[in-house]
Amino acid sequence: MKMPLGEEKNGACDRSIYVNNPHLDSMKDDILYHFNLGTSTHDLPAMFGDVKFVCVGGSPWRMKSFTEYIAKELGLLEPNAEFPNICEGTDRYAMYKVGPVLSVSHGMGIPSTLIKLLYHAHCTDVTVVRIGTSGGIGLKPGIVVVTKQSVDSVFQPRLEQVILGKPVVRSTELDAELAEELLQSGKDLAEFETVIGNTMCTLDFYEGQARLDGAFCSYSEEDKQSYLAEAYAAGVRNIEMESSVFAAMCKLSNLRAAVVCVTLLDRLKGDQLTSSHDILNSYQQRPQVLVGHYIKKKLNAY
Ligand code: R2B
Ligand code: URA
Repeated sequence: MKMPLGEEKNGACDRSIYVNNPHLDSMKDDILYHFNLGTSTHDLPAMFGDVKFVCVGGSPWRMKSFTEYIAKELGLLEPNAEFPNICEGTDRYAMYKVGPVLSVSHGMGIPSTLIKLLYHAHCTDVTVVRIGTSGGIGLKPGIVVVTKQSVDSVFQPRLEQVILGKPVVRSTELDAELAEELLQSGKDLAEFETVIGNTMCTLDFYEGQARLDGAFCSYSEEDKQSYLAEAYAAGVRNIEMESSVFAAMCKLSNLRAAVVCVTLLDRLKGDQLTSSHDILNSYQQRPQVLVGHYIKKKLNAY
Protein backbone atom coordinates (compact mmCIF):
# COMPACT_ATOMS: atom_id res chain seq x y z
CA MET A 1 0.00 0.00 0.00
CA LYS A 2 1.30 3.45 -0.90
CA MET A 3 0.93 6.28 1.59
CA PRO A 4 0.11 9.81 0.41
CA LEU A 5 3.25 11.89 -0.01
CA GLY A 6 4.31 13.69 3.13
CA GLU A 7 2.37 11.49 5.46
CA GLU A 8 4.36 9.48 7.93
CA LYS A 9 1.63 8.24 10.20
CA ASN A 10 0.55 4.71 10.44
CA GLY A 11 -2.81 4.54 12.08
CA ALA A 12 -3.63 1.57 9.93
CA CYS A 13 -5.57 -1.38 11.18
CA ASP A 14 -5.01 -3.48 8.08
CA ARG A 15 -1.94 -5.66 7.92
CA SER A 16 -0.42 -4.71 4.60
CA ILE A 17 3.04 -3.21 4.34
CA TYR A 18 3.44 0.49 3.75
CA VAL A 19 6.05 2.22 1.70
CA ASN A 20 6.03 5.96 1.32
CA ASN A 21 7.83 6.86 -1.86
CA PRO A 22 5.98 8.18 -4.93
CA HIS A 23 9.08 7.57 -7.06
CA LEU A 24 8.63 3.82 -6.73
CA ASP A 25 5.59 4.04 -9.07
CA SER A 26 7.63 5.30 -11.97
CA MET A 27 10.34 2.65 -11.70
CA LYS A 28 10.01 -0.13 -14.24
CA ASP A 29 12.03 -2.43 -12.04
CA ASP A 30 13.45 -2.11 -8.58
CA ILE A 31 16.89 -3.60 -8.12
CA LEU A 32 17.33 -4.59 -4.48
CA TYR A 33 21.06 -4.30 -4.92
CA HIS A 34 22.10 -5.23 -1.37
CA PHE A 35 20.19 -8.51 -1.58
CA ASN A 36 21.16 -9.29 -5.19
CA LEU A 37 17.42 -9.54 -5.96
CA GLY A 38 15.13 -7.45 -8.15
CA THR A 39 11.53 -7.11 -9.28
CA SER A 40 12.29 -7.90 -12.92
CA THR A 41 14.86 -10.62 -12.29
CA HIS A 42 13.00 -12.49 -9.55
CA ASP A 43 9.38 -13.42 -8.92
CA LEU A 44 9.32 -11.87 -5.45
CA PRO A 45 5.64 -12.69 -4.68
CA ALA A 46 6.32 -16.36 -5.52
CA MET A 47 9.54 -16.40 -3.52
CA PHE A 48 8.39 -14.45 -0.46
CA GLY A 49 4.61 -13.86 -0.64
CA ASP A 50 3.87 -16.46 2.07
CA VAL A 51 6.24 -14.91 4.63
CA LYS A 52 4.56 -14.24 8.00
CA PHE A 53 7.56 -14.00 10.33
CA VAL A 54 10.82 -12.20 9.64
CA CYS A 55 13.69 -12.57 12.07
CA VAL A 56 16.64 -10.24 11.69
CA GLY A 57 19.95 -10.36 13.50
CA GLY A 58 23.51 -9.22 13.13
CA SER A 59 25.43 -12.36 12.35
CA PRO A 60 25.01 -14.56 9.24
CA TRP A 61 25.96 -17.61 11.30
CA ARG A 62 23.25 -16.89 13.87
CA MET A 63 20.57 -16.41 11.22
CA LYS A 64 21.49 -19.66 9.45
CA SER A 65 21.44 -21.53 12.72
CA PHE A 66 18.05 -19.95 13.50
CA THR A 67 16.70 -21.26 10.18
CA GLU A 68 17.90 -24.80 10.96
CA TYR A 69 16.45 -24.55 14.43
CA ILE A 70 13.05 -23.25 13.34
CA ALA A 71 12.85 -25.82 10.52
CA LYS A 72 13.26 -28.56 13.12
CA GLU A 73 10.78 -26.95 15.51
CA LEU A 74 8.14 -26.57 12.79
CA GLY A 75 8.68 -30.10 11.46
CA LEU A 76 9.92 -28.70 8.14
CA LEU A 77 13.40 -30.21 8.29
CA GLU A 78 13.74 -32.68 5.40
CA PRO A 79 16.52 -35.29 5.63
CA ASN A 80 19.76 -33.80 4.27
CA ALA A 81 18.04 -30.42 3.94
CA GLU A 82 20.30 -27.57 2.92
CA PHE A 83 19.29 -23.98 3.33
CA PRO A 84 20.85 -21.99 0.52
CA ASN A 85 21.61 -18.35 1.12
CA ILE A 86 19.02 -16.50 -1.01
CA CYS A 87 21.38 -13.52 -1.18
CA GLU A 88 24.23 -15.55 -2.58
CA GLY A 89 26.19 -13.35 -4.93
CA THR A 90 26.51 -10.53 -2.44
CA ASP A 91 28.36 -10.67 0.84
CA ARG A 92 26.35 -7.87 2.41
CA TYR A 93 23.49 -9.97 3.73
CA ALA A 94 22.62 -13.59 4.26
CA MET A 95 18.97 -14.61 3.88
CA TYR A 96 17.31 -17.97 4.49
CA LYS A 97 13.69 -19.07 4.25
CA VAL A 98 11.84 -22.03 5.65
CA GLY A 99 8.05 -22.18 5.30
CA PRO A 100 6.61 -18.82 6.40
CA VAL A 101 9.79 -17.77 8.26
CA LEU A 102 12.41 -15.53 6.69
CA SER A 103 15.72 -15.12 8.48
CA VAL A 104 18.00 -12.25 7.50
CA SER A 105 21.36 -11.12 8.79
CA HIS A 106 21.96 -7.39 8.69
CA GLY A 107 25.48 -6.96 10.04
CA MET A 108 25.50 -3.67 11.94
CA GLY A 109 22.58 -1.42 10.95
CA ILE A 110 19.27 -2.45 9.42
CA PRO A 111 18.34 -2.58 5.74
CA SER A 112 15.21 -0.66 4.73
CA THR A 113 15.55 -2.75 1.55
CA LEU A 114 13.95 -5.57 3.52
CA ILE A 115 10.74 -3.54 3.73
CA LYS A 116 10.72 -3.03 -0.03
CA LEU A 117 11.25 -6.75 -0.50
CA LEU A 118 8.19 -7.57 1.64
CA TYR A 119 6.21 -4.85 -0.15
CA HIS A 120 7.12 -6.06 -3.63
CA ALA A 121 6.32 -9.62 -2.55
CA HIS A 122 2.79 -8.46 -1.49
CA CYS A 123 3.26 -9.90 2.01
CA THR A 124 0.54 -9.24 4.59
CA ASP A 125 0.21 -9.78 8.32
CA VAL A 126 3.95 -10.00 8.89
CA THR A 127 5.65 -9.99 12.29
CA VAL A 128 9.29 -8.89 12.39
CA VAL A 129 11.56 -9.67 15.32
CA ARG A 130 15.12 -8.54 15.81
CA ILE A 131 17.04 -11.21 17.69
CA GLY A 132 20.33 -9.89 18.92
CA THR A 133 22.95 -9.36 21.57
CA SER A 134 23.39 -6.50 23.99
CA GLY A 135 25.09 -5.29 27.12
CA GLY A 136 22.87 -5.56 30.22
CA ILE A 137 22.50 -2.98 32.99
CA GLY A 138 22.20 -4.59 36.40
CA LEU A 139 21.37 -7.96 34.84
CA LYS A 140 23.34 -11.20 34.98
CA PRO A 141 24.86 -12.15 31.60
CA GLY A 142 22.61 -14.50 29.63
CA ILE A 143 19.32 -12.85 30.59
CA VAL A 144 17.01 -12.22 27.64
CA VAL A 145 15.48 -8.75 27.40
CA VAL A 146 12.28 -8.16 25.45
CA THR A 147 12.25 -4.48 24.56
CA LYS A 148 9.41 -2.37 25.86
CA GLN A 149 10.67 0.84 24.25
CA SER A 150 13.76 1.48 22.19
CA VAL A 151 15.20 4.72 23.54
CA ASP A 152 17.99 7.06 22.49
CA SER A 153 20.96 8.18 24.60
CA VAL A 154 18.77 10.60 26.59
CA PHE A 155 16.22 7.79 27.14
CA GLN A 156 13.54 9.05 24.74
CA PRO A 157 11.64 6.67 22.42
CA ARG A 158 12.69 8.40 19.22
CA LEU A 159 15.13 8.29 16.35
CA GLU A 160 16.51 11.43 14.80
CA GLN A 161 17.45 11.00 11.18
CA VAL A 162 18.86 13.70 8.94
CA ILE A 163 17.01 13.92 5.61
CA LEU A 164 18.16 16.49 3.04
CA GLY A 165 20.20 18.11 5.81
CA LYS A 166 17.21 18.48 8.14
CA PRO A 167 16.61 16.46 11.28
CA VAL A 168 13.46 14.36 11.20
CA VAL A 169 12.31 12.73 14.43
CA ARG A 170 10.60 9.36 14.18
CA SER A 171 8.87 7.31 16.84
CA THR A 172 10.49 4.04 17.88
CA GLU A 173 7.34 2.62 19.44
CA LEU A 174 7.09 -1.16 19.29
CA ASP A 175 4.05 -3.45 19.47
CA ALA A 176 3.21 -3.71 23.19
CA GLU A 177 1.03 -6.81 22.82
CA LEU A 178 3.70 -8.65 20.87
CA ALA A 179 6.30 -7.77 23.53
CA GLU A 180 4.05 -9.21 26.24
CA GLU A 181 3.47 -12.38 24.21
CA LEU A 182 7.20 -12.82 23.72
CA LEU A 183 7.82 -12.28 27.43
CA GLN A 184 5.22 -14.96 28.10
CA SER A 185 6.98 -17.34 25.66
CA GLY A 186 10.17 -16.84 27.67
CA LYS A 187 8.33 -17.61 30.87
CA ASP A 188 6.60 -20.68 29.35
CA LEU A 189 9.96 -22.05 28.27
CA ALA A 190 11.52 -21.45 31.69
CA GLU A 191 14.98 -22.33 30.29
CA PHE A 192 16.55 -18.96 31.05
CA GLU A 193 15.49 -15.70 32.64
CA THR A 194 13.49 -13.33 30.44
CA VAL A 195 12.61 -9.77 31.42
CA ILE A 196 10.96 -6.79 29.75
CA GLY A 197 12.60 -3.37 29.79
CA ASN A 198 13.72 -0.44 27.74
CA THR A 199 16.63 -0.86 25.34
CA MET A 200 19.02 1.99 24.72
CA CYS A 201 20.21 2.17 21.13
CA THR A 202 23.52 3.88 20.40
CA LEU A 203 25.57 4.80 17.35
CA ASP A 204 28.77 3.58 18.90
CA PHE A 205 29.90 0.59 20.96
CA TYR A 206 32.43 2.46 23.11
CA GLU A 207 31.83 6.11 24.02
CA GLY A 208 28.17 5.84 22.97
CA GLN A 209 27.72 3.04 25.52
CA ALA A 210 29.82 4.75 28.24
CA ARG A 211 32.67 2.24 27.93
CA LEU A 212 36.05 2.97 29.43
CA ASP A 213 37.96 0.73 27.00
CA GLY A 214 37.55 2.53 23.67
CA ALA A 215 40.16 4.39 21.63
CA PHE A 216 38.82 7.61 23.14
CA CYS A 217 37.45 8.30 26.59
CA SER A 218 37.03 11.65 28.31
CA TYR A 219 35.10 10.55 31.40
CA SER A 220 35.75 8.66 34.64
CA GLU A 221 34.45 5.37 36.07
CA GLU A 222 32.17 7.50 38.33
CA ASP A 223 30.77 9.38 35.31
CA LYS A 224 30.11 6.08 33.59
CA GLN A 225 28.38 4.60 36.63
CA SER A 226 26.22 7.65 37.17
CA TYR A 227 25.11 7.65 33.48
CA LEU A 228 24.26 3.95 33.61
CA ALA A 229 22.38 4.51 36.89
CA GLU A 230 20.37 7.26 35.16
CA ALA A 231 19.63 4.86 32.30
CA TYR A 232 18.53 2.18 34.76
CA ALA A 233 16.24 4.66 36.52
CA ALA A 234 14.69 5.45 33.11
CA GLY A 235 13.84 1.77 32.73
CA VAL A 236 16.79 0.83 30.49
CA ARG A 237 17.89 -2.77 30.99
CA ASN A 238 20.14 -3.28 27.98
CA ILE A 239 22.13 -1.45 25.29
CA GLU A 240 22.61 -2.32 21.64
CA MET A 241 22.95 -0.62 18.27
CA GLU A 242 20.06 -1.38 15.93
CA SER A 243 16.73 -1.33 17.77
CA SER A 244 15.81 2.31 17.15
CA VAL A 245 16.19 2.32 13.37
CA PHE A 246 14.58 -1.12 13.24
CA ALA A 247 11.61 0.04 15.36
CA ALA A 248 11.19 3.32 13.47
CA MET A 249 11.21 1.65 10.06
CA CYS A 250 8.80 -1.07 11.12
CA LYS A 251 6.42 1.50 12.58
CA LEU A 252 6.44 3.56 9.39
CA SER A 253 5.80 0.41 7.36
CA ASN A 254 2.90 -0.87 9.47
CA LEU A 255 4.91 -3.93 10.50
CA ARG A 256 4.28 -5.55 13.88
CA ALA A 257 7.73 -5.51 15.44
CA ALA A 258 9.67 -6.60 18.51
CA VAL A 259 13.25 -6.72 19.75
CA VAL A 260 14.61 -9.65 21.76
CA CYS A 261 18.26 -9.44 22.80
CA VAL A 262 20.35 -11.49 25.17
CA THR A 263 22.78 -9.69 27.48
CA LEU A 264 26.41 -10.76 27.09
CA LEU A 265 27.73 -8.92 30.16
CA ASP A 266 26.62 -6.64 32.96
CA ARG A 267 27.86 -3.17 32.09
CA LEU A 268 27.80 -2.12 35.76
CA LYS A 269 30.57 -4.68 36.32
CA GLY A 270 32.75 -4.10 33.26
CA ASP A 271 33.15 -3.31 29.59
CA GLN A 272 35.07 -6.21 28.06
CA LEU A 273 33.39 -9.39 26.87
CA THR A 274 35.33 -11.87 28.94
CA SER A 275 33.12 -14.98 28.66
CA SER A 276 34.35 -17.85 26.47
CA HIS A 277 33.12 -18.19 22.88
CA ASP A 278 31.14 -21.28 23.85
CA ILE A 279 29.31 -19.41 26.58
CA LEU A 280 28.66 -16.41 24.33
CA ASN A 281 27.37 -18.71 21.57
CA SER A 282 25.06 -20.47 23.97
CA TYR A 283 23.70 -17.10 25.15
CA GLN A 284 23.10 -16.02 21.55
CA GLN A 285 20.86 -19.02 21.00
CA ARG A 286 18.43 -17.93 23.71
CA PRO A 287 16.55 -15.25 21.69
CA GLN A 288 16.30 -17.83 18.87
CA VAL A 289 14.78 -20.41 21.20
CA LEU A 290 12.34 -17.87 22.62
CA VAL A 291 11.24 -16.57 19.21
CA GLY A 292 11.10 -20.15 17.86
CA HIS A 293 8.72 -21.06 20.67
CA TYR A 294 6.58 -18.00 19.92
CA ILE A 295 6.37 -18.72 16.18
CA LYS A 296 5.49 -22.36 16.79
CA LYS A 297 2.73 -21.34 19.21
CA LYS A 298 1.32 -18.82 16.72
CA LEU A 299 1.41 -21.22 13.77
CA ASN A 300 -0.26 -23.95 15.80
CA ALA A 301 -3.00 -21.48 16.72
CA TYR A 302 -3.78 -20.65 13.06
C1 R2B B 1 24.85 -5.71 19.43
O1 R2B B 1 26.05 -6.26 19.23
C2 R2B B 1 26.72 -5.57 18.17
C3 R2B B 1 27.94 -4.91 18.70
O2 R2B B 1 28.79 -5.86 19.28
C4 R2B B 1 25.72 -4.59 17.62
O3 R2B B 1 25.35 -4.89 16.31
C5 R2B B 1 24.61 -4.74 18.53
O4 R2B B 1 23.48 -4.06 18.38
N1 URA C 1 26.30 -5.35 21.90
C1 URA C 1 26.36 -4.05 22.26
O1 URA C 1 25.97 -3.17 21.48
N2 URA C 1 26.88 -3.74 23.46
C2 URA C 1 27.35 -4.67 24.30
O2 URA C 1 27.83 -4.32 25.38
C3 URA C 1 27.28 -6.02 23.92
C4 URA C 1 26.76 -6.33 22.70
